[in-house]
Amino acid sequence: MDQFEIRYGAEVAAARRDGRPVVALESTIVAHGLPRPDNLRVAREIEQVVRDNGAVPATVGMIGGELIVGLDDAQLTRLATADGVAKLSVRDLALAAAAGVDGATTVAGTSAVAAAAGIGVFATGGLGGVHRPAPAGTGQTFDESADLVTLAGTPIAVVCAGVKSILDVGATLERLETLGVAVAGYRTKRFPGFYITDSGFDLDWSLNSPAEAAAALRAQRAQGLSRGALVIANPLPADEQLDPALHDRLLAEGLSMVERERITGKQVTPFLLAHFHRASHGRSLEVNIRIILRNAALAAQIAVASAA
Ligand code: PSU
Ligand code: MN
Repeated sequence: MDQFEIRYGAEVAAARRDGRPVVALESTIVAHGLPRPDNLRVAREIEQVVRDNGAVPATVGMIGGELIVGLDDAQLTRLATADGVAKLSVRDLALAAAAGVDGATTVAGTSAVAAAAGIGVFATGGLGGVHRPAPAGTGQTFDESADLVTLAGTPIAVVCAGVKSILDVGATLERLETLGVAVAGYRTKRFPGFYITDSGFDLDWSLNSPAEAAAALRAQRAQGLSRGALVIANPLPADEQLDPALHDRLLAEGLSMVERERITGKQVTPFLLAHFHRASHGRSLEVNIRIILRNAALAAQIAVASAA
């Protein structure tokens, strides 16, 4: 039973009726993560890649306070182009619904809604995580994305390219372990670094095909022992990654700008992403788009394998 009122888009409603595989997609990357006007084009491309791989895309978002699973093109356009679209983590969903606003759901918000809708697979770019420590002497930031704690209690497979290197990757992996979130590399035992293929951190497990991923998901459900997510970390091929030297320079610049301009809270992630895209003259954007499209394709293949 749905925990709250959800409206389904026509394509998703039909897929649910017919028992066809569905892949959830988030809208924060569209509204806040990717620059305009590319964001709308990419949002449509992500959905098309899911269809091309045999599943039905369900982009999640809020329109006028209503939670939608499977935004239609007009709704997607609204979230991609309107000003003042709220960024909705789980804790924001009720407040935003009561206020009747438009909002884009994060990994946390999307996975909570998708799981409530009975969707088993979700594709995104990179998870939120633990942010880097505050400058010496300024105390702790306590900035850890609600993505982590939400994934601990949300049974869904999340295909991502790891966490953005703007975060503290090692600390994020430690938190995922503590929280009991299953993490496997896709055809690798190295945790990917989003823009870069390899974050430098090892993983205990790898899954080597959509069928293996589907089997892991089935085992997790059958056991009922781990009620959290299964993170499937899908790295970019090395020849498609952002040049690591350029990456390190952009990151150092971006982090010092965050400090100088006193950017905090939920603005930090969009601010750093925008800096990367601007300062790399679109190179990081190209890579970011590749990441999302590849994850959407893999998620669709896993959803198809799960339905078989
Ligand atoms: N990864 C990206 N682009 C993004 C995000 C992640 O490549 O825009 C978004 C996701 O929606 C993620 C959110 O859930 O950033 C994390 O934000 P925060 O750190 O404020 O929790
Ligand atoms: Mn945060």
